[in-house]
Amino acid sequence: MKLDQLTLREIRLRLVTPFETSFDRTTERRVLLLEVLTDGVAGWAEATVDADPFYSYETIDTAWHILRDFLWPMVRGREFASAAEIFDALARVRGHNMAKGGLETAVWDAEARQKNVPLWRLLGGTRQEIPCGVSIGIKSSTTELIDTVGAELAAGYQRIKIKIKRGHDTEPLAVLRERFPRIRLMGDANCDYRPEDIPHLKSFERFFLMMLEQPLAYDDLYAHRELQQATSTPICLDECIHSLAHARAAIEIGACKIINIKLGRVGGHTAARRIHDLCRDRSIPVWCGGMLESGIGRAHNIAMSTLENFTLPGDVSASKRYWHEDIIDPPVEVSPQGAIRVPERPGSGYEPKIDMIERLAVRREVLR
Ligand code: OSB
Ligand code: MG
Repeated sequence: MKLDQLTLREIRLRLVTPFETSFDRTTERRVLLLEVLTDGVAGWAEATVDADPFYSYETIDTAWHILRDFLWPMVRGREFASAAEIFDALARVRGHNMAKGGLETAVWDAEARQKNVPLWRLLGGTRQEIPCGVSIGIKSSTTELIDTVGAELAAGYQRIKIKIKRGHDTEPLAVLRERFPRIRLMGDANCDYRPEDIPHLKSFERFFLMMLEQPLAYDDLYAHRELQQATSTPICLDECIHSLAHARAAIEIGACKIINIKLGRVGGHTAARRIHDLCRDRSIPVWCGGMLESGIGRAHNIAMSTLENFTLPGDVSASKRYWHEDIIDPPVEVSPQGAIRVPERPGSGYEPKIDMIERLAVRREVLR
């Protein structure tokens, strides 16, 4: 397949409910969409960047720059046997995985559409249904938190994750555990704690969390090892894992028992699959994380989640939890049992609503 053209577009989408973490509060997303043309067939993807460099150093503007000035020139006009070759072809650029992941996953969608097969089958997925959890932002009151959790459980979601931070942790966890004694519950701190907090984090054992996600610094595997050795709560890494090498180091030193895989953070489907395979071989379960994606990014998360070692419910949930109207057709829907039925349609299985995307576009650049 030959890579002929790349169109970058930025659209703005307002969240149905603002999302608050230990590091930010998001009400509107600036979404970076990629449309790649390969032998006349279009593939779509999203680079899962934020507007600010708070979750990762990448932003929508760095991704635009790196895609236009470095990544696209490395592949444009070139012939590839498969999208599986793209990630290694971009290796000269260090980091910038969200920019890389956007381009790489768009080419995967195009390849699946060219071959007229579902993307998840092309990736080697086996699950026809994927289990879903939800990620709930920090709420201003305990009542609001309990009501939100109650509504998500009633909708069928199989696992509840709440965002926590220093000074806002034991109370919400204790209240939820008391109100919902048997649910699968976890906390995500997005790096807010310090090594001195390890005894405090160990005290969460009384909440019987399914796991505690990324409590310590984004670049501190060793501190997570110290915590994991000290506590029986399984530690799950998110921000720390950017590559196969990081995943291997984390597993070898015992820094975690679970890994959250995000396509953007690791650089696309090929990198994600390598980490998935390593984790499977080392008996480390994985699940698919989320970045408040539009339907276009969400569709890729669904395809990835069909790989066999995605055994735990991920943060991939219904379109309507995020958007009044999603930019794909059909929107992502979750069954009353808390699962997404994987589509048998070609490519990602969800069609971009091009008219809506063009109408919402605030910036657009066609690269050849
Ligand atoms: O840490 O998993 C995270 C959203 C933005 C940035 C980081 C994270 C999240 C989420 C939301 O938890 C997951 C989602 O619902 O898309
Ligand atoms: Mg996280």
